[in-house]
Amino acid sequence: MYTNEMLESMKKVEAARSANAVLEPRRMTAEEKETLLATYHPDYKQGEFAVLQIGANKGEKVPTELAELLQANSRINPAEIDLSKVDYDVDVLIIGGGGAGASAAIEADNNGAKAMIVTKLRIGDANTMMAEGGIQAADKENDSPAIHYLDAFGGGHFAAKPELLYKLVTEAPEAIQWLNNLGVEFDKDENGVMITTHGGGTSRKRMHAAKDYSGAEIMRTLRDEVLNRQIPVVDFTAAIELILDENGKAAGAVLMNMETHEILIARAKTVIIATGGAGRLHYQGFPTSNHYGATADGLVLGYRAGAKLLYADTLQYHPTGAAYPEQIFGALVTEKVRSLGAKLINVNGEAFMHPLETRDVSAASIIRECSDRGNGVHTPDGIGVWLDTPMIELKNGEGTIEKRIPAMMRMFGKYGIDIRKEPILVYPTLHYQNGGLDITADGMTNIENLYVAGEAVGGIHGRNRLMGNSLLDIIVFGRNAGKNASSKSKDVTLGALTLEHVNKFAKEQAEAGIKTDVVSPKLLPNYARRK
Ligand code: MEZ
Repeated sequence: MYTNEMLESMKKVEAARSANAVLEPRRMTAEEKETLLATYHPDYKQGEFAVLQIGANKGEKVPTELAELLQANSRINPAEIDLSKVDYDVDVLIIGGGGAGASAAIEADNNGAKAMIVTKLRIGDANTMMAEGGIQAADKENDSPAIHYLDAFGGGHFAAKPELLYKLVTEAPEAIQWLNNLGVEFDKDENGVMITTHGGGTSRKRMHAAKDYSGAEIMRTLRDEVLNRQIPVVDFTAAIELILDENGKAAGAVLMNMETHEILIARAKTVIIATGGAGRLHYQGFPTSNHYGATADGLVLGYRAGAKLLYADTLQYHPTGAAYPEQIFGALVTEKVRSLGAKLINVNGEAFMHPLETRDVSAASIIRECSDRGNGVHTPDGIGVWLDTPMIELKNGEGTIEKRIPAMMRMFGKYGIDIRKEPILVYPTLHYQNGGLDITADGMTNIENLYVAGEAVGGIHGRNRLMGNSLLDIIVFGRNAGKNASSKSKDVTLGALTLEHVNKFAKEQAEAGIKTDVVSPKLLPNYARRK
């Protein structure tokens, strides 16, 4: 299966490893990082971005693929929608069935509100489920939320909204306890103390994990809690347009059954967008680690209704997507593999970077190694660098891989690759949307009664996110949105429902001379072969 070039290179990796000749490269200086990012990181490729011509962020650049969807046609003709026929009437409508949506629903339910989740797939079909390596919280003696803040603020290029990041780090320890009490099986030592590791850019070991199934374990627990409480979940039903009331406040959504295309109306006193990320838009042709439904729907719904975006021009390319074999191209190889001691090695068997630089720097460094430096390993379908997994057991002892990263062992094992004995090939994969809808610390957008939580939010992490701060933000900001939206719903008296904002947006589109056949939200990727 391996080509001769791959086998030759693998021998060099093994030789350097057994001779203990793999040097640990120093961390890059700030100036080196800046130059590296500007030259190799996909966010800096100006030709891949378009300037928005309409909407709340008119004049700002976003990825071309996103601009197309943000400025596309609605899936509905408002004149054909009967808003007097209400199918669901709730206090809090939650759009999205991932970790943020489920956390919001639980807290809204705790607050006595009538909450409902609507999701275009099933509850748990979400990026939460795909997260592997862990969730950060500064809850050890040598750590503090202040140190967590500094790590994340620096890692995000000092661009995070301070009040959002403050909330994230100060509420992190309690979020872990909340999950633990709900039943998440975190890894613990023989004394019952949670085991924590480093991630890229962390100055303390604060990554809590459930092996390398952390997101799946968290999602399993949250889903059970939602279902046990009998919170209504309307699945295979997409929100395709927000509904406002006559005073311009969020008041529900137009829903579409994904199978029958039947249109349904949900009226709500408050609405929470928790629709997740955008990996399935495959920005710049990158593969993705995201789940099948990650198509930026929430950004489109919010934008068409007048909500503002923040940092929608910044994406996260996880440094280690699987580059080989083809069947798992782009799948996540958790950062925990590097936390446990595996190094990134080029075609010549040399460690070319410190393994725990922040993600944007690591991804750019791998791209440089595989492009201008000519040090990538060619596979039958692409290129990558080695992640030397056998180092993990040399460093931590036999059995570590099976115990700490069994999902990785199984994923590669299916294709005959034993990661305890052979290194694996990796290349950056589209992983996370750093930007999204702009919120205040209470979770609300510039549209009254419209809240956002999870990956659809922009500004929590700035222009780059550290590992494990996303599982954390879906919990902290999911719960926050659920609490605040449910409290707010108690004081809301809805005015007449309207879709006038959809007409207004279409008018803006026409006035700007935008002619397009594209309809949005996209809902599902289109992988059909074209003739
Ligand atoms: O936060 C993440 O994106 C994460 C935990 C990913 C990983 O490498 O496991």
